[in-house]
Amino acid sequence: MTTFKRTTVTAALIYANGPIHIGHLAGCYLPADIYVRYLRSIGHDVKFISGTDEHGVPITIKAKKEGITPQQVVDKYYTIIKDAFEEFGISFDIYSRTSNAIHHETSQEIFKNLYDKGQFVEEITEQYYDEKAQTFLADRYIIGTCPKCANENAYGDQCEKCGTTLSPTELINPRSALSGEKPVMKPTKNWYLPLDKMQPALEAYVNSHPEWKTNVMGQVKSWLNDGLRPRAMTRDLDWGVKVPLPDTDGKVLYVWFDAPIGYISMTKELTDQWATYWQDPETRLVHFIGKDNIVFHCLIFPAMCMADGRFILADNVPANEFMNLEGDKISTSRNWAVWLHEYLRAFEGQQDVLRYALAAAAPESKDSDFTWGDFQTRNNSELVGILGNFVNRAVVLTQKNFDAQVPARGELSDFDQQTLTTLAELPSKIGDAIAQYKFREALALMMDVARLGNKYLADTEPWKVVKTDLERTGTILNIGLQIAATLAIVSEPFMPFTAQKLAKALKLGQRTWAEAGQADLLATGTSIETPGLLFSKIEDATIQAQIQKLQDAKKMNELAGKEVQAIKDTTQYDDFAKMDIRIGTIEAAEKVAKSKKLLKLTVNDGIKQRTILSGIAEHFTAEEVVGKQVTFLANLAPRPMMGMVSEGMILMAEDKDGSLAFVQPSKEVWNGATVA
Ligand code: B3M
Ligand code: ZN
Repeated sequence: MTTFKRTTVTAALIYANGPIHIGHLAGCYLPADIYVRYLRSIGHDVKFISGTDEHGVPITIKAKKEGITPQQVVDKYYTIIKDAFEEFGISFDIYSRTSNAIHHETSQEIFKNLYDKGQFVEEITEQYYDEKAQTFLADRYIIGTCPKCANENAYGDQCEKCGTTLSPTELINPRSALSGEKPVMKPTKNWYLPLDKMQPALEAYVNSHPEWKTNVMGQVKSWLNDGLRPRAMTRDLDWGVKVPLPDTDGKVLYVWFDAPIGYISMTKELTDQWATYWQDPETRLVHFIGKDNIVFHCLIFPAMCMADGRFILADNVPANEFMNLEGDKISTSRNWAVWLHEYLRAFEGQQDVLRYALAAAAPESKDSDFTWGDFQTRNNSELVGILGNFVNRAVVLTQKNFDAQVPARGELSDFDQQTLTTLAELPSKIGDAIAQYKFREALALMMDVARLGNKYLADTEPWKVVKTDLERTGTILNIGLQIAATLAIVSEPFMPFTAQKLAKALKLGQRTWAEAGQADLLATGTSIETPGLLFSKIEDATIQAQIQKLQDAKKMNELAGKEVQAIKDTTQYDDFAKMDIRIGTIEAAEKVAKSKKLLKLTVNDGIKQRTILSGIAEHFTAEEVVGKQVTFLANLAPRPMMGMVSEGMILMAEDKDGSLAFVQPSKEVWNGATVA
């Protein structure tokens, strides 16, 4: 294996067209941050690069939806996204944007280099064109009937109803999303990267990395097995990086051409030494991404770099799968998500709890599920119950019995020795797991440090020993505090805010990973402080509120999809006049035994009391309907039901959400009043 002098870590350039949610954090940015923080802690030279992808059709679609310009869209979301990452401690060395001039120049320079080297194939193809809007139409801008499921609103690249991948020409009755007009076919010239010809070189590259994760390798191999096809690196669109060739008005670089170059241009923005981080073979390049970006980072961007000839190729692409939420796919449009900015409103100052819960459930090898119940357990049982409890005991007992100074360590028992040996071994185990992109395992090992401390105190019981043997108590607490000090170092990649509080309280200063596990991190006599409450219990009601919020979102979605019923066939006045509709008052009500739906109502109709069986028991209790004036159909033929006879029908209005409402007169009227 190559030993590298430095590492360039990139995290996907997310489209600046919406805020970010837990799925983004768990899938890409949190693992990248853990990795980078660890590398920094071992003193490795690392640059952590990311930013927003501000080009491509997703941006123009969002602009159209919000009725603002693409520039306004990216300006708005760049800030929102950048702030959210900052608040969660994602420690980029730079977080920039692909709309910057330096990025446009860099992308154009690379495109021009490929062009000059004859790496592109020029091709003229027929594409859909909107004559009214005078523009070629990106796949997403063509709408038509799906040939598979007849959905009339399928997109040119995909039918969202049946999930089929489509090309625009497959749509039946295509129309333009811009003007609604039928588009025409028009020839246009674009520049293609001949991935088919590059396949052998790409295969050799991929095969030289048998260590890549199986989920990544699986996708890459499947693309290679299908056979790569030439792919257009320019598009007929007016939002993006202009094609740096004459007579190319209305053409921009394909967003997947310019976006990964963003990693390079952002490094340029960061440092004059950028070339070392992109061109020196002793630099390791690692791309953190989600699974939907695998082919672009493992095949297309490497193909671009090979064709260019100046840049290193990724050493690893530790892509994650997707994280679901409460058993359902996270979805922006359905608002089925936990948004980072909203999390912070509900859990102020508790960024590390989310970082911990997400890292513990990260979709490392397959899709995973985030549940609020699991989040609560992780916090209450693990962070409060183990880590917080351990640190608190060690610190408080030292304050109480040793004037808040690290006590001296006397003679060691076998158990003390064993504990220190275990402690000494853990940091390198954690580090190895991180270096191999096994973040869940690393997190569990990190918690083993806290568990070790918790168990050590539970077994040695310093709170009892102190009554008889102060010197022994000092030894125990010294060891306890050394464990806490190691915890401050090894928890930093995962929970940087907590680690910092702990390090500050223990007066630990800046320590490296290599020092973690040592028995003398804290010198005898060091004055320590309380780190305050590191974690606090999360109550059921708080969790319930979050679950309720998701349920509300689900309901809103169902409602949004519901339409007012079409009007029934025309009827004649005579038919209507046959119906005797009246007002009466419910004087008694009871639930019908053995029926879920029926209430037996006794209605005063002004003449007598009549029995009406009404299917409203799932909406109203018997008590709450008594005394209400209601509208009922008085001359409906009596119907036998459940061994009784129903003499009429109560009229109810059904609301959008399926709930029922009584149809009542706007003022109280006499019983028997007719409705016409
Ligand atoms: N913008 C897709 C995404 O946001 C794309 C990633 C680019 S990484 C160079 O998932
Ligand atoms: Zn379909």
